[in-house]
Amino acid sequence: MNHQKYTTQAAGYDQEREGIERGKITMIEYPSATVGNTRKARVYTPPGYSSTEKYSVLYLLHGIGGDEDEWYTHGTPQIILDNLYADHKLKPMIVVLPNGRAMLNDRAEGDIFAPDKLEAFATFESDLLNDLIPYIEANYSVLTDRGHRALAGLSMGGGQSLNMGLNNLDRFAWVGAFSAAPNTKEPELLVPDPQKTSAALNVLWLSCGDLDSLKYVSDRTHAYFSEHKVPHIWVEEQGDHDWPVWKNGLYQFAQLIF
Ligand code: FER
Repeated sequence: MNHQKYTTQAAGYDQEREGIERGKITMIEYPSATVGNTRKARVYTPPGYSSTEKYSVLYLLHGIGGDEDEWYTHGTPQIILDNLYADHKLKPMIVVLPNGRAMLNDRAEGDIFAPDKLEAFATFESDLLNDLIPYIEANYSVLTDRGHRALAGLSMGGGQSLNMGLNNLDRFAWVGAFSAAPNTKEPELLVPDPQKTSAALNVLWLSCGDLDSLKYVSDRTHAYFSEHKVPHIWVEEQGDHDWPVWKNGLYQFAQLIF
């Protein structure tokens, strides 16, 4: 089903607004036993973040050409989220922007499609679950149950969100994929037990632009979810494999979670 309400944004949703409270984006470094080094991530804390309150956490993943700066540089999540907070449309959450290429040289340089680099996007499952999440939960004032943890991403990060979110239902109750890439597992592998997945997830979001050459990935996933009655939100929107679709994904998904 296509939902028109999920394809329109409030005017100026991604424009810096004067006179509102702002969150903060900082760079963190965390020890990764998975990779064997110290890795970078960005963390957005919302306006008024205070250790006397407990926050939910959204892990927001980048694409094949990106790193921990990609969302920040191109997607301006801090502006989108600050505006939503000013309009009282978000639950208290922090947003973590990791580097999803879990290898020693995790820069998006050289052949970004090289097999070892693609493999590193799969290795990230261990880094996320065993290294990054424990670091965030030890260093921020956050809720640590699955109901307060969400995973979403664009393209390769959308594939990761489906692969890792649906494979770890004990850890995530909210999963979103924007323009999921061909790293997305076949639907039968993503959801071997439709009843179990259906019961576990609060929101399962798929969106993609109608001009995106990778849309077959979302189409096949959506078709399987529909056939097997796995509740999900499917948003086919006007657009290509590009930022307007991904920013809308964040804007819409963030308002649905927690
Ligand atoms: C592919 C085409 C695109 C692929 C990945 C991508 C793993 C990723 C695109 C992106 O992250 O924007 O064949 O294979």
